[in-house]
Amino acid sequence: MTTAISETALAEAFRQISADVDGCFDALLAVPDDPRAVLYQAMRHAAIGGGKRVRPLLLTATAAMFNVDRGLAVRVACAVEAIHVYSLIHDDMPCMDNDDMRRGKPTVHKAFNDAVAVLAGDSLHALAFEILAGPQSHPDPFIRSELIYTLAEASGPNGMAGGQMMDLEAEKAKFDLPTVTKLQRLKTGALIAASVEMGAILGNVPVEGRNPLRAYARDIGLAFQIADDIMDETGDEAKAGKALHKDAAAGKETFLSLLGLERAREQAFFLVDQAVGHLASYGREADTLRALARYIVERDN
Ligand code: GRG
Repeated sequence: MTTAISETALAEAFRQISADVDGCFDALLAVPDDPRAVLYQAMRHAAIGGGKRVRPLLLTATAAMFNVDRGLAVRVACAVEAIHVYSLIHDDMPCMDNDDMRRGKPTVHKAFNDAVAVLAGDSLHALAFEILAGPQSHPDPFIRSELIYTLAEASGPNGMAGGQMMDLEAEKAKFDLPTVTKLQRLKTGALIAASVEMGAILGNVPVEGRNPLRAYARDIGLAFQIADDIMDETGDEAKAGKALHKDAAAGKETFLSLLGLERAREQAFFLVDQAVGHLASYGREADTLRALARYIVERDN
């Protein structure tokens, strides 16, 4: 009978991946002694010392199931986190969500300015693919190209950016549940799914063998967003490190507005149980993924 790792072991896994990702960005983003210094400072402001690092942990925990070298997995995880951080920088800008605080600190356009925020986001976006294309990420060019393809698809119009476009449109139209589900599968779910997929790619798992992991990732991606909607309504602004109730204020439909609090909670827990069920063919090696699924709906930020 497999369960999951303990809360303490999961907290230690988060502590370790946060330190590893910080170390990786620290090395990649050394501030040059020339007029680009402010760009690097802005990238460091956003990328180092904050965030839960859920996507890097999903990627490294999946890779570890297939005995991938941790150094390689951490580097590839930094590429995913670079895309995530770029999206947060741009999402916070006045032309999008117009947020002053992110991860408990001023957003990049507040700490620097709009132009620097655009460039810091653009640079992190490019850095992600620079990381993946380099031989340090994996010696096999076919694996590198599959990693690049997976992250590019998850980030672009068929993934996060497409979901963000739908999110902007959501202010103008009352979306129904299937449309909100599609929006969230793209905006939030695509990068979460890519994190698991890229761990499996690093582990040389053949495409036909990835279905249980894909099904797991699909379910936790949606559960993650439902949990986010619940926190947006009921959460603590200090713990979240950002402003809450923005979707409701903008008149957007969310899982919460469409389902109500109780059904939204039930749906999130149902999705987590289903996600864990998809891992039934794995043994103890999948215990971190099982614990992560529970964490995703039980977290408070
Ligand atoms: C600008 C192309 C573009 C996309 C933006 C990610 C995103 C799309 C918007 C962020 C706004 C938001 C609150 C989305 C909902 C879920 C989400 C992705 C939350 C942030 O992810 P966490 O909770 O954040 O993993 P940390 O800071 O812990 O990494």
